[in-house]
Amino acid sequence: MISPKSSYICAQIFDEHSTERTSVRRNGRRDLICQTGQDFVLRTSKIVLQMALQAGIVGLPNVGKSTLFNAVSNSAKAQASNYRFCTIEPNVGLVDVPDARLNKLAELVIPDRIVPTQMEIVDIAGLVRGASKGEGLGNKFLGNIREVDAIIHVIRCFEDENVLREEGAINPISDKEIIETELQLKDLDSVEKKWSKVEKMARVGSDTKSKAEFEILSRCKTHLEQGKNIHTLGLDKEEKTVLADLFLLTDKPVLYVANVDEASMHTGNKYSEALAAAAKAEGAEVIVMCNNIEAQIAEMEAPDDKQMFMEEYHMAEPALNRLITSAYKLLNLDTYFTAGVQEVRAWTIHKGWKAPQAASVIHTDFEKGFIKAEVIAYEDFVKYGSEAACRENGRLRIEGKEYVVHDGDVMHFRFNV
Ligand SMILES: Nc1nc2c(ncn2[C@@H]2O[C@H](COP(=O)(O)OP(=O)(O)O)[C@@H](O)[C@H]2O)c(=O)[nH]1
Ligand SMILES: [Mg+2]
Repeated sequence: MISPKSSYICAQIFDEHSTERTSVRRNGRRDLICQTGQDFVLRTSKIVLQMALQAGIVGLPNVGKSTLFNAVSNSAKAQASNYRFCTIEPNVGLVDVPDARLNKLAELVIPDRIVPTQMEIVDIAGLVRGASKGEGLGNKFLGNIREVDAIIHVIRCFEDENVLREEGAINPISDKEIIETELQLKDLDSVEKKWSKVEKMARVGSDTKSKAEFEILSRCKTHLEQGKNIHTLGLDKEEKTVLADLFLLTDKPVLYVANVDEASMHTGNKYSEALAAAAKAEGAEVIVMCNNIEAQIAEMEAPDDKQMFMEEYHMAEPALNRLITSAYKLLNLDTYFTAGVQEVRAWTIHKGWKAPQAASVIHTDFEKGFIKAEVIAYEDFVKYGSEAACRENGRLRIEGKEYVVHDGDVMHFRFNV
């Protein structure tokens, strides 16, 4: 029997006799329990290692983080069948990742159901000036950021006297810097600790490994002291292995949400423009949106109401879709599809994964018993309109264990158990 794994958690324990799925995070620090729906066939206690796909929402107080998080969770509840959404913790939600290709495939195959891939969104509260020194429970929240794979930094670009603000006049640039400084200070702390340890080893004798590590850590230290983020240091993959155990906060990819007032949601305003200029300098994306409006759209249950509301605001779709799509891109992952009459589904893999590893996302047996994969490029599937037509036209490839899966591949695995 097949137990489809959802692609959001690193380790899952399936208990044969339980209707609950217990999930444990990568570092074992967090135990999660969520209900499974009928779609999960439970397996005997078994730990399956999987990737974490998590984006954390950060920002100063009262910038609209929770409003955004609520919009995300409500829209997830509304769009998905029940089992697809679970609030794992009050501040952690799972959302479907919109993908136009999935809908296109579904139009062609007309399956019983369409299953998008998902990611986790976390509302990380409590970051304030001084957080790195423990202000406002800072350490706890900085710890939460360590666990995420990408950061959604919400910045207040709306004026509203009724919404308390401790940092004076609205100023997206200084808000951005306050948060960044806290993250940099925390990283500096981590780097310095390792730096001092390695320094001693590098001093004595001819330990070339320590010397190389020390050199890299020194560069990081200087960079952070200059108020820069680690991800702009341009370290290569090998150099980064030295930092792997530090889970540096400023090494994570970031995208910004300019939370503007209703009137500016299509045009932006002077605040979002200032933010866009600053983000451009670091090659980061800015999503201009009004979180209040997004929350209102997400709360509406009837699709007609939603549609009317969006038309009133001249919106083709919720800005949330753009945000989720961008956040998913930030994780630097690929998506492949399975397209059968029962289900057309998107699956998440890391770039460069080979076919058996990609198959393991569906089920570990698929990897263990992997024989071959039938592969159709997404463009071909759409061009010819069906698997059969692709086969007739020689567009269905048989690939083996060494095949590196491409983004958009439509896959069918042959395996043996
Ligand atoms: N005017 C306006 N108020 C907003 C907007 N987004 C959030 N708020 C308000 O700002 C306050 C704080 O929002 P919240 O999401 O709790 O902020 P958090 O502290 O960052 O989580 C709430 O009263 C929200 O209604 C917005 O786009 N425009
Ligand atoms: Mg909040």
